Amino acid sequence: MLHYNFLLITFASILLKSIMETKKRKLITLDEFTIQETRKFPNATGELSSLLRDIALACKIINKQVNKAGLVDILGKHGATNVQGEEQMKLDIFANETLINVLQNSAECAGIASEENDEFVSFDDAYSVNSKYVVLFDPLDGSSNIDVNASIGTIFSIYRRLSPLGSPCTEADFLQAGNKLMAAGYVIYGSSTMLVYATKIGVNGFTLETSIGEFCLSHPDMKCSENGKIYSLNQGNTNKYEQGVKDFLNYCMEENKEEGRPYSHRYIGSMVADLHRTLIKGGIFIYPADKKNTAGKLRLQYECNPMALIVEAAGGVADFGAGRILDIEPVELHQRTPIYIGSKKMVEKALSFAQ
Ligand code: AHM
Repeated sequence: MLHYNFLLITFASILLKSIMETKKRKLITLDEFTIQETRKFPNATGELSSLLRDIALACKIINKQVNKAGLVDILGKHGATNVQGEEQMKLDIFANETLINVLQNSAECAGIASEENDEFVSFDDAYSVNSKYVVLFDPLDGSSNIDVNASIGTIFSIYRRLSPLGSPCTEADFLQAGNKLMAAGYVIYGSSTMLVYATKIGVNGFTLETSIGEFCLSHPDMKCSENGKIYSLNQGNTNKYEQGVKDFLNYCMEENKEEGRPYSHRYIGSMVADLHRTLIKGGIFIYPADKKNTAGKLRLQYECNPMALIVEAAGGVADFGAGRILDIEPVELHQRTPIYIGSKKMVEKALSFAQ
């Protein structure tokens, strides 16, 4: 009898331990996470969560195609040029169309603006005109990396529209400053696929669990460290840079054992990949103005504002050289801006050379 009781107790404690461990390991999907977050705000309607679910769905479809890129004839230039005069590639077009189609069918999106389209698109069907959000996106950033199998990404931003519900969107809906963003994020198609999503109150990362087709919380409450040891910019352009940027580069390369210099230089040439590393490991990413391109290269509304919201919400800094990226009042959809973004102290140091 004693022996039987002992076995029973042992079995029960093993069972309890395994239940506790399963609970500890429980996967939290993006949907579950956003529902839990929505419950914290009594007036929240869940529309933003639903919109995020639709964007995630589009990115899962894009991810599938990105993974297949080497196998099917979808790689290579398509021949068309986008509004910036750059050659589009087939995957760019696929990603653009996928996002537009999914968001047009979403009940929560009134219209979109894409880096690949000259003009914004207002969805004027009965559901969409009554939606309160508009979405801006760069469907496939870093596309010159597609044919070398390096990481690329989708960047998105969500604003509450300014035009009245029930009417078509106007350009003003898409020309809001970054400080008006409701949310922003990116999906990196890399060694694993990850969705990083930010609101003003924080940043969370979700890794795509391919066996169940769900983004699962893997990087809760992401923080950008206050200082870093990696600088990231196209060093090949040094001759074209202003003296302040050249001086900062010299500072990064200078030997100073106490301060851990020289710093390491890392540059993929894909903003999502370079920013993802900066967020996780700390450091600075710069795409400055130069003598020829006085506004830099990267687009304010499609690339810099969403990344600025993410990095600031993680405790970092994003500046255009003379102020916060998020405070720039945009005047056109495809406007460019210089950007200094990343760990607070490193950005401050870089800017101190520009004074
Ligand atoms: P893309 O829209 O053609 O992909 O260009 C954007 C990319 C960014 O991802 C990256 O940071 C930058 O261009 C790299 O530019 P460069 O090759 O001039 O260094």
